[in-house]
Amino acid sequence: MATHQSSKKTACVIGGTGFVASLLIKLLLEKGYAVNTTVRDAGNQKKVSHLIALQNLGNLKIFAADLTNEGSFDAPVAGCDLVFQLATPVNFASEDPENDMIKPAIQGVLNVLKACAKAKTVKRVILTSSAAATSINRLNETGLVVDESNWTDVEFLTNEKPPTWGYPVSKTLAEKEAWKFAEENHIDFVTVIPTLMTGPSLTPDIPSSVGLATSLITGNEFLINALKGMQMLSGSISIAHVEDVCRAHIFLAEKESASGRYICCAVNTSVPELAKFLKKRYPQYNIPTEFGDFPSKSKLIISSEKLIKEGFSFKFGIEEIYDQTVEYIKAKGILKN
Ligand SMILES: NC(=O)c1ccc[n+]([C@@H]2O[C@H](COP(=O)([O-])OP(=O)(O)OC[C@H]3O[C@@H](n4cnc5c(N)ncnc54)[C@H](OP(=O)(O)O)[C@@H]3O)[C@@H](O)[C@H]2O)c1
Ligand SMILES: *[C@@H]1O[C@H](CO)[C@@H](O)[C@H](O)[C@H]1NC(C)=O
Ligand SMILES: *[C@@H]1O[C@H](CO)[C@@H](O)[C@H](O)[C@H]1NC(C)=O
Ligand SMILES: *[C@@H]1O[C@H](CO)[C@@H](O)[C@H](O)[C@H]1NC(C)=O
Ligand SMILES: CC(=O)N[C@H]1CO[C@H](CO)[C@@H](O)[C@@H]1O
Repeated sequence: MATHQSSKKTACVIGGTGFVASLLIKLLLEKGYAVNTTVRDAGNQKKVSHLIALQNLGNLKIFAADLTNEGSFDAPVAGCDLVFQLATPVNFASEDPENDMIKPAIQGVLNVLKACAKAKTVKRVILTSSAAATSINRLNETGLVVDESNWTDVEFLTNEKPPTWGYPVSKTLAEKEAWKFAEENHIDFVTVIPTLMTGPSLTPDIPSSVGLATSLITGNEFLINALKGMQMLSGSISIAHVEDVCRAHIFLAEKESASGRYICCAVNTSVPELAKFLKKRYPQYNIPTEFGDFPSKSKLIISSEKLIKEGFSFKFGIEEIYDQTVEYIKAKGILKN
């Protein structure tokens, strides 16, 4: 009916092919939203197959747009109430993080915000930032708490260039530039700050963050070292179920009173503590528990107190997060039993 049609909420999801964005689109369609999404390569059947499948759930239109192409977001954003910006260049192996990640991440978020300002219909923009934009610093004491007032120390990262430094710099500077633009242009803007995400994925390939989160189970040495690197650089292993993070995006988009940054983290742990938990819960796998002099405790915890005070509740704790993830990678043929 026409009246229903006009009261229907509309949303645009930037970067729809991704692990988080594809699940966000599914949840939005299930809530009755009409959704426009953008992908880089709309003609690539393999990369958009899971989005085509979602078109059975409701009104989902797919547009081609690139973060580095100003103007490519104008059409998909036009007419939308809500805009979710999740796209970000990720290339941990890059030899040129400045041009591969940092510049396109900043330029991309500004291009999306410009389209939102032009559209005149957009009531709120939700940017997916990262715990990597809050928790990386020179402090070396323990028992630290990171909340929304904290920002990653970009000067430390660009001076010392520890492995993977380009990604946290890109996320921090993109969020900071976005805040500046949103304030100057009076855009209602909220950022979601998730920690490492895992859980079942709609994407054709297993997401890299699921590979990282399950490295202790699969025994992938390269990824176990990356996980240890994550604890050393970012101060903890902090985890959330991808579905809770998507639910938090929608919660914050719909909640009138929401403003500012929101950390979204269900579990704070360390590599040795996580290994101990996994070994006990899944004794059938060969999970390492000896880590030599590697720090058994994380240096900090990442607090979701603000999000919880706003009224959000997490559906998934560590047991469900890993039970569902293990089932998922089993179904993908990664684990034999
Ligand atoms: N996964 C995690 O554990 C985690 C934790 C904290 C924060 N986050 C944040 O959450 C968001 C989603 O992450 P994810 O894990 O879902 O990542 P993902 O699966 O790698 O998705 C990234 C998306 O960004 C798009 N993209 C990259 N470069 C682009 C460009 N130049 N123009 C347009 N699109 C571009 C990709 O599109 P293509 O398909 O065209 O490549 C892809 O859809 C990101 O902002 C990420 O920083 C993720
Ligand atoms: C999607 O894009 C089209 C074309 O710009 C626009 O008419 C429509 O309002 C947009 N939003 C939704 C949710 O369809
Ligand atoms: C912390 O770092 C400073 C210098 O970077 C060093 O002098 C100090 O010993 C460190 N403290 C601990 C507990 O590692
Ligand atoms: C977070 O910011 C607060 C206030 O700015 C500061 O006191 C605290 O030391 C910071 N914590 C960390 C872990 O950076
Ligand atoms: C701030 C925060 O999230 N703290 C949690 C860290 O993890 C422990 C155990 O998993 C929880 O009890 C804390 O609430």
